[in-house]
Amino acid sequence: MEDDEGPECGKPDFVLLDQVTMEDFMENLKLRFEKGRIYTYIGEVLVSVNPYQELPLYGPEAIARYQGRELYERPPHLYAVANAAYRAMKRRSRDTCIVISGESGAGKTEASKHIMQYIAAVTNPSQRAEVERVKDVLLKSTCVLEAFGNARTNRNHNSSRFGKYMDINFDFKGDPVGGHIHSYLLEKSRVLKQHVGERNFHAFYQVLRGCEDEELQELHLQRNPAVYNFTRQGAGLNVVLDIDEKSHHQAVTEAMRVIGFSPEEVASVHRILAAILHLGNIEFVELESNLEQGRLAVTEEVLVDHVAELTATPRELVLRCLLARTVASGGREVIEKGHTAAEASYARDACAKAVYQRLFEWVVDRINHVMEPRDRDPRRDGKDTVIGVLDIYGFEVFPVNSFEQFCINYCNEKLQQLFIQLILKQEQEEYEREGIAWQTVEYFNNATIVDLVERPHRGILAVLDEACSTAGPITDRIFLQTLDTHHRHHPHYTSRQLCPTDKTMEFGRDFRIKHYAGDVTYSVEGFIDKNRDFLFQDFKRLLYNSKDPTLRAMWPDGQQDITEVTKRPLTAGTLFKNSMVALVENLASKEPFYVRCIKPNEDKVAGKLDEGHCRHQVAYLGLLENVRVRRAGFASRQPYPRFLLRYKMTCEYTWPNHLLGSDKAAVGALLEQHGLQGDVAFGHSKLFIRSPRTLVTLEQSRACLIPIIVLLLQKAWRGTL
Ligand code: AD9
Ligand code: MG
Repeated sequence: MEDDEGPECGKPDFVLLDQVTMEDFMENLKLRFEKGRIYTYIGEVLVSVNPYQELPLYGPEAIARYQGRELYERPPHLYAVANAAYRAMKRRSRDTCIVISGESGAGKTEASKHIMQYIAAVTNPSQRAEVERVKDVLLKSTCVLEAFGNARTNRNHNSSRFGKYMDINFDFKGDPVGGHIHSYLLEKSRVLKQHVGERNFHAFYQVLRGCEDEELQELHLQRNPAVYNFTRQGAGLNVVLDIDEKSHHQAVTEAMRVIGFSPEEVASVHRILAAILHLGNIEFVELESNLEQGRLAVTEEVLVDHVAELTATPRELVLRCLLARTVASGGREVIEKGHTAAEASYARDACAKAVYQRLFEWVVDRINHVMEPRDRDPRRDGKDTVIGVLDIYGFEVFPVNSFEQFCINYCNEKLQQLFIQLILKQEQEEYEREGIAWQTVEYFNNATIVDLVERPHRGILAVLDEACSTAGPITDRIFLQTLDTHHRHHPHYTSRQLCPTDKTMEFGRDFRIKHYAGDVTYSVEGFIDKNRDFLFQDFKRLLYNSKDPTLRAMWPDGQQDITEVTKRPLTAGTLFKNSMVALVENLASKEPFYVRCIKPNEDKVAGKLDEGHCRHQVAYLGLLENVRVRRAGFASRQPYPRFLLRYKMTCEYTWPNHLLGSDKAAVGALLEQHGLQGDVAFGHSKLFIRSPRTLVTLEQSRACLIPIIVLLLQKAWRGTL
């Protein structure tokens, strides 16, 4: 990797573009991409394009190049951002965060891994054992979480199906001493159903293909994923794709061991996964002729045996939970009510999803437990400084969009709002700190869309909650009608009812939100059900009473008796909203660094940049706005010493060294010689440059001088031989 970039690589910062148009932006992005420069700045924001190939940009040598450097000293890179966040945290004891965004397959998770690797590489020079342990856990946790939370989708072979925010705690020496992971909205519907070409979570295939024969027998499993309802969809792909499954399985098992999962816990995890697979194969038949014994039966009783054995619960109780439910009928009276086949299938699916979700959450909790900071720094009253890394699902649009996409896109609206606010806030604070007059900048505010979703009483989530709490049958269609009534005049909401001529929406099924990133049509089918996220208390009790301590620990709420379960639990939508509000508050309290990832093409191929596709992402990520905001005030700002280092060769008063008393005075003299003093403002420690032209002029005179200087240096060098 070269330390510097010539003009043939395009502009390393979009702020340096002559004009901020989509054409200029795209031209620069493309030029850089073709030259293998996948990273470009917008000020301190890093734009990253997924190369879909291994580039020689990473590893210990590259890390050493960025370590301790300022952001602009080296070509744009993730390491530079990680380093900037780390230095801000260390120098100023500020909590910082790195927010990584972009659509599915844009490279967010890979970026977060590079950031973690950078942090792990530059910390703990004295090799303290406890810090090494924490670093190991931090690095290994990714592998485990990917096994349980990632899956092959049509967009990304290793798509994160959950949002992840990881805090890394640092002590006063700047070494990681702990961490905490927050996970958001696992896409648990994937446990039951996958689209053509997609798969279930990796963990299932890893167990099926990776476990030794003996263990597989104990789990009553067959190797072939096509045997199980939950893993046989996306047909035909499994055989081709599981070549690596065995080595992944070994890596995950090893990572779990390093993190501190006991062998018993790992065995329990395998049993739970196997139980879910068996559960998925259980089917029901209605026996009209056998009324006195209950009218429902399972088709393959042996599967019930397997589930009971693997979950360490009594067989007859498992069967009863599958075929009927207990309901409170006033006071402490309980009665048992038989399921219909449809109800039983629904309950089975709800159970499978819930067991997987609890398993995932337990894995996260378990990792958090071992990462809890042990030796708190007494100098900060027990408070460490923190770097947070957010790798959360990007904006999603599918042919049919459901509750999950609705939540994911709402999350992106929240983050986009935060992005705009923070970028502006940060600018304003910097001008104030440096004693520079601040100009107000107009910017698009997507608050109105966030409000459409989360507003109390009338917002989409509130209306949905109300529909869910309505006694008696309520349909998704009625929910849609209520939305239409409330939002018929909202500029970002529409539906077929409100816009009868728009045939791209289905009457009585679809509504559309005009998101900042584009229009998305949502089908309300299943919204109420997914929001209610209901699981019969019988299952919870069953699993709480398991003899397997690991499984039991996942079901503390199974302790309650049916007659005590009176309080309605919070809905999935409300829980998600609350977690988003908390996340945004948390991020807003930290000094943010942004990585905006772009997916170059839909085919996952190297070296191809599909302009239309990228243009759309540049537009919805608000990157042009970002450049404009950055330039509206001052296009660039640089500490005086750094400015001199780069441009001192262009002025006789500053080359090779100046005698002007202060760097600020030297910078003044340099700019005056170029006639550029009218375009800048002098802050306390930094120079603020208004127009990119000024930087371009300086860059050009520097570029002209470099060959001469190199020649002079070479001559001088030869002369000394
Ligand atoms: V999703 O929202 O979780 O579906 P991500 O996380 O944005 O998505 P991911 O990081 O998983 O995408 O990247 C997708 C694939 O692109 C990876 O599996 C790699 O094969 C490829 N990729 C991404 N970034 C790089 C990179 N810097 N170098 C090489 C990369 N390959
Ligand atoms: Mg990801």
